[in-house]
Amino acid sequence: MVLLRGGFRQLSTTIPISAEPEPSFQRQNATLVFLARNTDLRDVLTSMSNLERRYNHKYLYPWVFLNDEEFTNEFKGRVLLETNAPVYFGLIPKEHWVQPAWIDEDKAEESRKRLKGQNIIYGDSSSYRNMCRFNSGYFFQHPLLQQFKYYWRIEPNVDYFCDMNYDPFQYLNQNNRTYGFTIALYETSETVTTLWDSVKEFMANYPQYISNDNAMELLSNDGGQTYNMCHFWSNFEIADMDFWRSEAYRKFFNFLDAKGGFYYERWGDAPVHSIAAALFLPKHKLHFFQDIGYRHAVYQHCPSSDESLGNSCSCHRWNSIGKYTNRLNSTSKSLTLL
Ligand SMILES: Nc1nc2c(ncn2[C@@H]2O[C@H](COP(=O)(O)OP(=O)(O)O)[C@@H](O)[C@H]2O)c(=O)[nH]1
Ligand SMILES: [Mg+2]
Repeated sequence: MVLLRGGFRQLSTTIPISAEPEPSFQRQNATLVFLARNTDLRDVLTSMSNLERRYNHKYLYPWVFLNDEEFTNEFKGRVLLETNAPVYFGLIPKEHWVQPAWIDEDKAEESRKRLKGQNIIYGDSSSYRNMCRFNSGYFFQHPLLQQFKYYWRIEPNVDYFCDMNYDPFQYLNQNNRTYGFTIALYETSETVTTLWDSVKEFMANYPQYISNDNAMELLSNDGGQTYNMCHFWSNFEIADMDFWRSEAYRKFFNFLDAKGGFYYERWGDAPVHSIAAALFLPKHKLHFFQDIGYRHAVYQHCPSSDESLGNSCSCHRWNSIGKYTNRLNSTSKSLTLL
């Protein structure tokens, strides 16, 4: 693990001219977290330069890059050119990444073949499953992240459409929010066939962790009998890692992990995070960042002029995923649920 500061800064042509944060800015204990492979470099730079231009050149929050292999010098050098903020590069411990020895590999292989046969995206990928399990249960345990409370998750090749005129970390802190999202979608049901059964078992065993004011209506249309596949799209998250470090969430993750569903199906970190946030938190701790325009792959959220809350955005509403997210209204104190 290495901390590098912008030694290449003078060579950069991409870093925006720095601007001062707003006078009310109070720096938070926060970081920008980026899990990536060396081969993702080009798309990593796209996302980074975007977020630096729209937001971080003013606030200079540190970046943490994580990888299950050592980052190459090329990767590190190119990344450093994109920011004036501190940058940390970390290696993920093997035991936080690889398929555990107690997983029945024959059964896991059968799942990969089955999902591949059903044409499910990443259906036959072991590394994708490792990634989902890591993001569900381990990223916040990484030594480099121990010093931080809040994180913003970044992925390769994403767009941020709005110039941010405030700090979302400060927003979470000052408004006592825990989990922020900008797109909600429906999960591919074949990847989570038995996830909800496990969640129901957990709820029955540990009722003390379920918030009285939970957001079950977000997850289920029949009072918790079945999962409606709704989840926050976790490639964008601005949230408090102390929630993932809490007893409730750790018990939940360990319970799910022991079922083997990350490998015997293809449980994603998005439904796992979403279910936990919706059940263990009171709903006023969830926050829809309606004012942050964002694109990942073919889905995007482009704020309407009302939603943008003064942020200046450049995107088109016509191909927005707003039909889902607009139903989540965070302008009131609590969420208006699906
Ligand atoms: N280091 C590492 N990162 C990975 C691996 N697989 C996926 N990722 C990262 O995990 C995140 C999600 O992967 P991605 O391919 O974007 O999946 P998608 O967004 O679900 O299509 C991205 O930040 C990837 O760079 C892997 O095998 N190793
Ligand atoms: Mg992605």
